[in-house]
Amino acid sequence: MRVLAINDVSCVGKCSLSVSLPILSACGVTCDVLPTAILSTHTGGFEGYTFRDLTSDIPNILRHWKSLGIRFDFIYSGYLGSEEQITLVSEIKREFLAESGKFIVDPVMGDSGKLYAGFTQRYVEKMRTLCREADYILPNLTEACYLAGTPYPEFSDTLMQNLSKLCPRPIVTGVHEKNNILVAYTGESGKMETYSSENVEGFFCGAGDVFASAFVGALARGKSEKQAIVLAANFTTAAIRRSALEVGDKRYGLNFEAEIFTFLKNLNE
Ligand code: PXL
Repeated sequence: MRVLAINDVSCVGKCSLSVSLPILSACGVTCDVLPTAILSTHTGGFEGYTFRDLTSDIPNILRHWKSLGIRFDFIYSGYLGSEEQITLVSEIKREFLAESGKFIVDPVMGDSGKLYAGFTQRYVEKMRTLCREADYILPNLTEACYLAGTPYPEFSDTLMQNLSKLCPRPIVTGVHEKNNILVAYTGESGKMETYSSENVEGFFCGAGDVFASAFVGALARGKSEKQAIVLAANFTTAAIRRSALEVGDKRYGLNFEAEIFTFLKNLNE
C-alpha cells in the first residue's frame, strides 16, 4: 500500500510529516510525502518561527511524478499553507489517486475555538470545497464548527448533518462529554456513532496528526473505518496520558513513540 501524505515539515514540535512518516512506516505501508511548507517550529505557541511556502515547487514535483506514472492508494492531506495549495491538492487527488483509492482530508485550521495564525474565513470556505471531494474528513471540534457554520463548542446533530452534506463520512475528534472525550462519526447504518476515551487534561499540538496518521495507517492495513477509529483513538489517548504525566513543555509534542509498540500490537491482532 502506498500513501501520499501532504503536509508541512515543522522542523521542531512533532506534528505534520514528522508524525505521519514514522507512524505510517511503522504500520508497514509506504509513506510518500509532499511537503507544503517548511517551518522552524509549528505555529502553536512558539514566537518568531520561520515559514517557507513551497507552493511554487509543487507543479514541478507533480510534472515529474506524472512522467513516472505514479498512483497512490491513499492520499491524506493536512496543513496546507495557502488557498492555492487547496486547489493543487484537489488536482493531485484527480490525477494521482488510484481508481479504488481513498482521499482523506484533515482540514487543519484551528483548535480551542480559534483559527491558527494565518488562517482566514476565506480559507475556511475554500477548505469546504476540498472536503466535498474527500472520502473521509477528520476535523477536530473547532474545525468542524467552522466548516459546519455552527457555534463552538456546541456539539449538535446540526453540526454532524452539515458536515455530512460536505462529506458523507465525517469523523470529528476532541468532543468533550463529562469526563470523556469522544470521536463522533457516521456509522454504517447512516446514524451518528461515538467512540469514547478517558479525557486526559493537557493540550498537545500534533495530537490530531497522530490520530489522523494512525487512522490512515490502519485503513491502509485493511481495517474498517470503525476499527481504524478505535485503534487511532486508543493510541492517541495513551500518548496524551503518558505525555501529560511527563513534566515538560507541551509545545514539543506528544511522546507517541513510547506508545507505538502497543498500537502496532493492537493493529496486528
Ligand atoms: O498539528 C497541526 C499543525 C500542523 N502544522 C503546523 C501547525 C499546526 C498547529 O499549530 O502550526 C505548521
